[in-house]
Amino acid sequence: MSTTESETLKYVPTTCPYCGVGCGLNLVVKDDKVVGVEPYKRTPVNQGKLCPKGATCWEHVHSPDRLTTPLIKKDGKFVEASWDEALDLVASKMKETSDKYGPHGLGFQVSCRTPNEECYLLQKLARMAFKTNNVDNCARICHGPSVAGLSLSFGSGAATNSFADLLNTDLIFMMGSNAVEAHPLAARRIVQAHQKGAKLIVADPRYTPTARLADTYLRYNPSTHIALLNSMMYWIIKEGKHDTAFIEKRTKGFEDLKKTVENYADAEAIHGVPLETVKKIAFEYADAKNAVIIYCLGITEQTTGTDNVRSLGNLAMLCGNIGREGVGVNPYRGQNNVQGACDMGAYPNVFSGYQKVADPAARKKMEEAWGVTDLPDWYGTTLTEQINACGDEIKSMFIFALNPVVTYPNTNHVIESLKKLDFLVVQDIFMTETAQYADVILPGACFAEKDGTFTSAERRVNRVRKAVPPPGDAKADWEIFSMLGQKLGLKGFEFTSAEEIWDDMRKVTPSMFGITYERMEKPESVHWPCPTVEHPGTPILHKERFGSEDGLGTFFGLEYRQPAEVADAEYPFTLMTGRLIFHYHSRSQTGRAAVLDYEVPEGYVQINPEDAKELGIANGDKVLLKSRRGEVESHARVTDEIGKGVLYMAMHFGNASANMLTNTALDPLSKMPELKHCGVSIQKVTEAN
Ligand SMILES: Nc1nc2c(c(=O)[nH]1)N[C@H]1C(S)=C(S)[C@@H](COP(=O)(O)OP(=O)(O)OC[C@H]3O[C@@H](n4cnc5c(=O)[nH]c(N)nc54)[C@H](O)[C@@H]3O)O[C@H]1N2
Ligand SMILES: Nc1nc2c(c(=O)[nH]1)N[C@H]1C(S)=C(S)[C@@H](COP(=O)(O)OP(=O)(O)OC[C@H]3O[C@@H](n4cnc5c(=O)[nH]c(N)nc54)[C@H](O)[C@@H]3O)O[C@H]1N2
Ligand code: SF4
Ligand SMILES: [Mo]
Repeated sequence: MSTTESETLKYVPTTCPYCGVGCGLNLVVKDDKVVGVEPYKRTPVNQGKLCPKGATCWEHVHSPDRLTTPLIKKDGKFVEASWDEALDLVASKMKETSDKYGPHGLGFQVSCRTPNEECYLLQKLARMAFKTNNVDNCARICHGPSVAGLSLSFGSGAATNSFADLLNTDLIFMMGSNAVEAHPLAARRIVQAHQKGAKLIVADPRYTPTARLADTYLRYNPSTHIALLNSMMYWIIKEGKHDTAFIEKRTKGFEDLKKTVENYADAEAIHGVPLETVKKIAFEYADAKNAVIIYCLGITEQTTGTDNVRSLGNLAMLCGNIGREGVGVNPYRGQNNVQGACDMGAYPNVFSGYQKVADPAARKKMEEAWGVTDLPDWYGTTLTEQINACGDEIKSMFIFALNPVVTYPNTNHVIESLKKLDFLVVQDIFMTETAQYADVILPGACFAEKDGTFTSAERRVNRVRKAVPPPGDAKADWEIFSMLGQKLGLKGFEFTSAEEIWDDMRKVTPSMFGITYERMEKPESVHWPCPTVEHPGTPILHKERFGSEDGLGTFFGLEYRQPAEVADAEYPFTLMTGRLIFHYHSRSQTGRAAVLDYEVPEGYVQINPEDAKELGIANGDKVLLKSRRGEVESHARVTDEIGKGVLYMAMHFGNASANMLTNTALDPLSKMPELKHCGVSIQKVTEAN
């Protein structure tokens, strides 16, 4: 690079827009265009390293496909509109719904991809303007069971320890997490801990790239976590390896657990793991001085998701592995801001900082701060239930930066549901599979074009900084909400910066109060809870007491239950779904990064060699998969990474989508759909060419 060229370059430190690790990076800017990404070495999170998605996260920013102007559907076609026209229509249609059907007639679906300030503002708008708690975010189909389960067990629904704290552990037990592909820069810490001598156990029905790192890899039958964990706990208690001092001092409910696990002394018939192996890993976990549990969607995306999470909570408390360095229970939260969207109150039963809408004092506080009366006290309809209620309870919907047609279970059902709405608004940066069904599309600015904050999986609040202007008439999502709020006549919605919105939130949120924009200038930023501006922040939770009212952790006796739909004669295979390192969800962004698209341009289905042989399927053959809900074509990848009777598809490919097949059955406690387990059939269509 010549000196003159380098002189015109600007480096803007910001946070990666993809996964919940929250890596810092520098956007390289020339003449108001992002031209590349350079490492941001000062942040302790990723120490200058990036995964393939982070390194290419700038490529979609200036894509010619970006939405640049509001669009209104007229006679089945989208036509360009001014902001006034589009927002007047949105305001009047939503008011019409609310006048006719009341607060239950509207549904707000909030993104986990967008900054805290924007999530906060949309839930505030919904609650202030329409007195509705029908506000939810896509944690519902991600780590909703973590929020529910860890709250029940520990009194707080967040990860207990930081990524770097893995370097203090002696043993890492991973279950249902493929961090090497899904959280690569957190996986780097796992590798570092392993190199320092920590033992690594990976339990997963699939031999994943993460499993390859393990000292012990444990294959269990899909969705049998509770049977396996109960067996482990039975043997720990039987051999007296549990931490009685911790149990007595800091927990309740132990007898309930002890009694329940007695039926699981040998549950190999359910989980498929030989008894000797169960004992070996149980004792390794119990004997380690400091052992940490890492889990992810293999645990949560099931109709038993909340119980699965609580079961891991049981195991950690049983061995006293909570509340200090090197231990804990850590859900690797998915999206860049899934922690934040929940923290900001884009949730049907809480305001920001998990202050309950049912609590009169919390409502009163918000009413005074926002200058309104009668904020709703009821539990709103969740994300997944809102889709099921389209046309019935829900008449109008606002979908903010989500792509449900690709990412929610049972695509045909999602499309049919959206079609039943009187009015649908979609706010995105691209024309997505979902936006096609909208009445109005509002063009947002992407992460590189606005200020704000993302809260990572370790509760670290990281700054997002504007590097370039948005394309055409597109606007920062917070500006759009601010304009819409004013159209709806809301007081105090004349925001002029993201920081103003953050401060508006901070004032009413004790756990965030101490985190100012000024403090977030430091590359390491701050972990919440942080109640005062002098408070250093809290990287490790539950040190002295749990977050519950009595300060105790709770054991639960949990029985194994089958998934809602299991393989049978008609649909003899179990379909598991998940991720690939090169793509992110519905690929609206990663599909527009040349190298990522080059690496994996289309989806495939993994099948075990014995099953493939029986069905006459060879590597690369085109295959047809069917479930009770739909069918989809893909290509076979024959591999013994997957067990007999099980198939695996990535969720990323809208044109061959795993969610054509998946089941909408819900976990009763968290309303998580069973995205990771359903019955399917597979047959060959044509041979590979
Ligand atoms: N590259 C990439 N990274 C991402 C994302 C992305 O789209 N792409 N998304 C982000 C988000 S939002 C999230 S939530 C995280 C998710 O991160 P992960 O949960 O780690 O990723 P998944 O691949 O969905 O699921 C992990 C593994 O669960 C296993 N599994 C374990 N037990 C079971 C079981 O009983 N049944 C089934 N069916 N599977 C089981 C599967 O083998 C699968 O490999 O990743 C984040 N990071
Ligand atoms: N079968 C199956 N299904 C799954 C999963 C699975 O494992 N298996 N995982 C589930 C999980 S964990 C998750 S988190 C969900 C993810 O589901 P989604 O959140 O629906 O997936 P994304 O593709 O990330 O959609 C985000 C949308 O926001 C847009 N966007 C990005 N940034 C901005 C912005 O700044 N402003 C605006 N206005 N728009 C923006 C993108 O273009 C994209 O269309 O999928 C779930 N679905
Ligand atoms: S690990 Fe996650 S946050 Fe870090 S660069 Fe990759 S996608 Fe971005
Ligand atoms: Mo997620």
